[in-house]
Amino acid sequence: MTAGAVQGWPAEYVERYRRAGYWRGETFGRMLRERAEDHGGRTAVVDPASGARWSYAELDARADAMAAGLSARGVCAGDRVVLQLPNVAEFFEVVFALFRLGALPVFALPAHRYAEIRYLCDFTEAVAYVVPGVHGGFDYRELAGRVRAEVPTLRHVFVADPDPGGHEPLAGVPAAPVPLAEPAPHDLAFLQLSGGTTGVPKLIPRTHDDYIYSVWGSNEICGVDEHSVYLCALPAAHNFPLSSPGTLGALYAGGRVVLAPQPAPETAFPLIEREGVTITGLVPPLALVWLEAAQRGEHDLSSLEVLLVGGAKFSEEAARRVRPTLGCTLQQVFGMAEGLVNYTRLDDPEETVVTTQGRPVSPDDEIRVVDEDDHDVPEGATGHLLTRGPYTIRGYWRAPEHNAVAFTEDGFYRTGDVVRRTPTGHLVVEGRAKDQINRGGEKIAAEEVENHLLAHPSVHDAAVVSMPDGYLGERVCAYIVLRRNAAPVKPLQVKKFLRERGLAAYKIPDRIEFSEAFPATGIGKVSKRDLRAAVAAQLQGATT
Ligand code: AMP
Ligand code: DBH
Repeated sequence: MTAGAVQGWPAEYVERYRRAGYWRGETFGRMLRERAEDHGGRTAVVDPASGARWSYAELDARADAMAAGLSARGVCAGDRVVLQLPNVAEFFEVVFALFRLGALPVFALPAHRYAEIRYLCDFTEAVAYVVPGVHGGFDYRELAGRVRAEVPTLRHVFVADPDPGGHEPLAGVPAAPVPLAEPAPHDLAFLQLSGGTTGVPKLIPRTHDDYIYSVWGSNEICGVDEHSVYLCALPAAHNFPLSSPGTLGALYAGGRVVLAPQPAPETAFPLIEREGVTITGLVPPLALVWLEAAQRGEHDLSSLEVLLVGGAKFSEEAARRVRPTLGCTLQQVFGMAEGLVNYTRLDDPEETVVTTQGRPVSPDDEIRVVDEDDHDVPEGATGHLLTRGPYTIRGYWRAPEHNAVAFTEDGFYRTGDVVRRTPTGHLVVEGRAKDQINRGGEKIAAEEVENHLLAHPSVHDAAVVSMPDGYLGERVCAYIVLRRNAAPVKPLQVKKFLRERGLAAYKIPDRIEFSEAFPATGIGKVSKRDLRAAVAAQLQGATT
């Protein structure tokens, strides 16, 4: 095939990535078919909550049947489907059905609420929305009813529960398989969510070719093969447990996926023991909880070979405790749904594993560390991380204005991360330049929360910043200037207001401070640096 431009990659790069063998010309739908043909009897997905243990043949057949049923309901190639399922086997049934149809899953997180879901359905002009019934004490059927009434494109709501609450049960969708036109390897496979820095989340368009590369490239680095058992402890839709190497890595390798309904040790440890889990991924706060719990020695965790920790910076002190406490190899992973993923290698010296966030998957991941003017800093100095490569997007979905600032003219993604590079090419994350809070791996765009705060009738101005936290790394602090003559409001009322607007719980500020005015920078912008320092000093004062 002659190379044309693909999803923003200029033709010369398409050519290069294909020639180098990174883009293999596979699709996820075909990949599953091949695994089912090669070893259909092996277990693909284990869902302890429902007791489901699906073989590759069963997952393959279910994906076909689900694709046929969705197709009969008018879901077509290119259509967007907002998927908000927790860690249940149906997640994979629906995802692979959509992959086969060429329809695009939009990966919402279970924590998302009305504000996020309404936006996602609206912006992507979704034709369908897939939800659990009641999960974690929240009734998704009600949310779906409200969103469906407001978003005209949304023709279907499918509920993965015997009581669909007036919607269609997901279990009723599957139909006798029909021939379907297959998507091409360079077609979009799905839209992933960015933690973002802007008022609304940005969507990340990933193709089969590029994502499959990030998956098999990760498998090679993390030693994932057909004997691997991957425990999905984080929300399945998140990019880290999905692809680094994640559930899709395990399925690509012909291994097994075990879905943990909860990431807490009480749930995860018995699963590790029972299923012989070999590899899993955690965000730093969870890794701390696991380290604590493992010391009690109540479960046999000896099958665990690799623990991946990423999503936020893992402290060196905690990293040093992984091997002695859990008896497995730590791999730090510094990744992003936009693409670039870095891992410490299995054979890296322990010092490198505990003090760096790894190096890129691909020899063709281009890394630049630059100053404020986009000039390369001297080797080893700290600067802004820019990247370009065979699985890093060249632009967000339908966001030309934002793309003009989030990417350089020659296609490098401005990660917003501040890093330094060691002589071995490993990256150390030193900080962040983007206006985002990283709450234990959950990313929160300050502007998004500020916009919701500004909708409160008593709020004149709002600035959202991070505050240090021993457990989560960072928490969210909102500074508020009230309108003159506004009735007094209490922090709790502000939080209630945000909850009622349907903002996901993890974005609701942990602390709210009222202020007469905001400190300004030299050019008159709100100085978030001063606000961060102020709240940090206050917290310090409170503990001494
Ligand atoms: P997103 O773009 O929403 O997928 O979030 C990716 C961002 O998470 C990165 O750009 C980093 O800011 C942060 N991140 C991910 N892994 C790590 C890590 N191991 N250490 C520090 N920050 C991380
Ligand atoms: O934080 C992330 O988004 C992330 C972390 C580790 C990620 O997307 C990944 C690995 O692939």
